[in-house]
Amino acid sequence: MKFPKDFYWGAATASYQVEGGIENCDWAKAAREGRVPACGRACDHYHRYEADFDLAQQLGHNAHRFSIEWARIEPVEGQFDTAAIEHYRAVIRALKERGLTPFVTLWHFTLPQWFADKGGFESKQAPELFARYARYVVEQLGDELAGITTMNEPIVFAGLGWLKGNWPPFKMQKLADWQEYTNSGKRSQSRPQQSWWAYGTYRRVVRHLVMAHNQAYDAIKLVAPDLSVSIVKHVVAYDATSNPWQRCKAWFATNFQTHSFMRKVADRCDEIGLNFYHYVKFGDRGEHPKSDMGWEMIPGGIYRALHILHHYQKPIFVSECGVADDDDSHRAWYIEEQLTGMQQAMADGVDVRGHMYWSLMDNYEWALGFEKKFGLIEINYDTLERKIRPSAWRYKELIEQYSVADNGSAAS
Ligand code: IFM
Repeated sequence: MKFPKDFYWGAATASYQVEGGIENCDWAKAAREGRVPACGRACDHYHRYEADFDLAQQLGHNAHRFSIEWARIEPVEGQFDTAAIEHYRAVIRALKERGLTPFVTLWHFTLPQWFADKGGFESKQAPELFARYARYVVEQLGDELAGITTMNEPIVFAGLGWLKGNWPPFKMQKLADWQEYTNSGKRSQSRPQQSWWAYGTYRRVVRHLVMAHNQAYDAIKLVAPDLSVSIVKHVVAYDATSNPWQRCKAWFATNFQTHSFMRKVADRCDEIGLNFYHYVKFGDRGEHPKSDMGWEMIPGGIYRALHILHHYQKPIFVSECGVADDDDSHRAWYIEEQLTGMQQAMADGVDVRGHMYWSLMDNYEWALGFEKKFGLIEINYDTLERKIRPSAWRYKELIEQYSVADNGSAAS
């Protein structure tokens, strides 16, 4: 089975993870305080984007997902930096010149420091401030785009920041932090939060994220009614054996992590982006190979994730799907399996429009630093030399094999 003629093929990145030189955001502050690894110049993609897009073009891509750094656009509350806008305009044009359709995300985890200082998404003002930023970017760049994504993986952001507590703002402190606090005679750092209190705050953050997306959608539509607006949702594909108790667990987990959020924003999504990394089958004791992240790589899992989002009856694009694989021994088969899973979902009627592998290049994997290698392109962080991995060529072959030529016949 071929994919549709106008199918989007490409890879994804995010500003903080690849650009380098972003110092006025919450992650950079956390790095200065020694709480997460430093990001520094990352891949220096901020200066090398043209050469990087040359590689993407060489690899047969016709689309590319990236994010705009809010802290660059609005470095001070209410003051917008036109030079930063011009930078991203140049990025968008560089993509188009190479035949790559830009998929732009307005916010991918990092917060401008002024916004974090106000409480970030805990603050009541957050939705309004986010919508103002979204509107400004669309006023400036909307003409260059056919679509825009408001936010990336809101539940991951809230969960790791407020439930697990290992991402800024590090709420829901671990037991070890309580011990350290108590052992230091209650003098070291600040008092860790009580868990029940942190859970309440988590719920408030999630509520504000819902409102932020919805208000941003309305603000964008006021200035660009035809622009397609999406949200990118990370979906853990929960499944179960036929055992009723296991099925009940899968239903509950899917509701908690996906539907409870999606049903509040779906009316204001023209499309939905799927980030897929995890398939969990309750009751199944099978062993599966693991990626360098320790995540199981299970063929066909994306099929279930696509069906979960199909519930909302919107076009879906796979905005991320990838594997940390330092020696490149799994990436090619993993990509191939994802494409098969997508084809099966499409045969069932799921409207899938594109596939963006995560990631175009190795990059800063948040609290894990630069150690995990997700890239189709390997980065030497000492020299910043780029090297295309063999799996990237295999992805190119698959794109050719699955594409339909302009005249409607098979391209290969
Ligand atoms: O690196 C992240 C990305 O920022 C969001 N989605 C998951 C990726 C791999 O963990």
